[in-house]
Amino acid sequence: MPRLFAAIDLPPHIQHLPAELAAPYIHARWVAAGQAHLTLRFIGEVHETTCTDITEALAGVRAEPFEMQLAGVGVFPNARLPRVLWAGVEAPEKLFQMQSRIETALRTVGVPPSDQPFHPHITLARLKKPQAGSVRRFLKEKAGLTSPPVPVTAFILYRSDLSPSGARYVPERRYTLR
Ligand code: 3AM
Repeated sequence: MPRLFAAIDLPPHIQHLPAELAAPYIHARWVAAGQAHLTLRFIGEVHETTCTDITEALAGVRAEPFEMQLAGVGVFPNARLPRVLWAGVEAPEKLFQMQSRIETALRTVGVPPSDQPFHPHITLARLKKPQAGSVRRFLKEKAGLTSPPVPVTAFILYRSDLSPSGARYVPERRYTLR
C-alpha cells in the first residue's frame, strides 16, 4: 500500500540548507539534499484505489501561487527532548489557505482529519539521543535564519518508500497553482 504525503518542493539553494546548517556539535541524521521539503499533510498508507481518489481530489484544489521566506529554527516536540530540528517559514495566509483546501479535498475521499495542527516547517535533522544543551546552542546561533523570498508555484503528492537505509520520496503527481 502506498504511503503518501503532500508537500511543497523546494528550490536547489534551500535543498542544501540542512547540509549548510549541519552543526558538528549535534549528533543527528541531517536531511540529504534533494529530500528537503515542506510537508503540507502526512496522509499515511492507503489502498491503491484510495490513492487514485486522492490523486483526483487534489487536482480539484484551487490555490494561488505565493512566496515564503525562511524564518528562524525550532524543534519538535520541545527543547528539553528534541527529536526534530527544523527551519521555520514566514507563511503568508495563502499557504494556510492551500493547506486547508488540501485537507478538505482529502476529507471528501474519506481520509480521516489530521490530529495535529498544521505547523509549516522544513525538517533539517532527526535526533536519536538526547542533547538538549547542544540543541539550545543551535537554536540560539541560528535564530536569525532568513532567506530571499522562495516562490511556490505547485504542490506535490509524494509516495514515501521505506527501506532500511531510510525513506525515498517519489513524486506521484505535481499540482500547479494558478
Ligand atoms: O516534513 P517532515 O519531515 O516534518 O516526519 C515525516 C515527514 O515530515 C512525516 O511526514 C513527512 C514525510 O514522511 N510523517 C511520517 N510519519 C508520520 C506520522 N505517522 C508523519 N507525520 C505524522 N504522522
